[in-house]
Amino acid sequence: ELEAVIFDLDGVITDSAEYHYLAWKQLCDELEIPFDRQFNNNLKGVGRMASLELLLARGTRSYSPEEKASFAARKNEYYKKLIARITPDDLLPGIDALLSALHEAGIRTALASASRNASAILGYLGISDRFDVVTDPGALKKGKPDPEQFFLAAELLGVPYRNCIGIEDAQAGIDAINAAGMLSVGIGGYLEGAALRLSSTAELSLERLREAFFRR
Ligand code: G16
Ligand code: MG
Repeated sequence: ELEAVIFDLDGVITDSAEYHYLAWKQLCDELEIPFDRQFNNNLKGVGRMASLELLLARGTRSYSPEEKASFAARKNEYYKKLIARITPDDLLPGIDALLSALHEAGIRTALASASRNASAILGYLGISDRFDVVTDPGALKKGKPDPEQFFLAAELLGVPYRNCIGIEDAQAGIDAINAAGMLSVGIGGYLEGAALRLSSTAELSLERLREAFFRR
């Protein structure tokens, strides 16, 4: 029986990737490291320090752990200023209706985002109270593609893994959902191993999720 749906944030609930791009761009300009929107796609679903490492590898010098920590903090300050512009209009299509349909059907909801800013973004979107559980990525030993965050979400919800669906836009996220023994739904692009692939969140509906869940 389908009992819970676990959502990724960036690329599923709202498109925060553009704000990550602008914040990293400002830092990279200051460090004279080349960076563009195309390379930004490689940072989708990748945690903050891992993203920084990918960017610094494109520069010419190496940095101490202290310098790296200060770069990550600087990027996050830029990012926090940018996300303050987010409003309920920035919810991706279909999400508001899906959250309502899940609530009416008594299906529980959780957020499994790699972002430490996820709670703030839910607040700006006006949907903080529509998730039963928001997992803290700071509490994890391993990020996606490890299933740890999806296990944690299901445990906090009190729902068996096999009764959960996970929705993700990044390959590492789909791999994490599959490794957790949950049904994976992939949004956009080609995502290997997704049980259900949709080109946009506008195609999400409770009916589609149920159909994919029972077909498994
Ligand atoms: C998001 C983004 C990533 C970002 C990560 C960490 O993941 O897709 O680009 O690096 O969170 O964000 P922060 O620096 O705010 O902690 P997700 O899991 O919501 O797709
Ligand atoms: Mg994502």
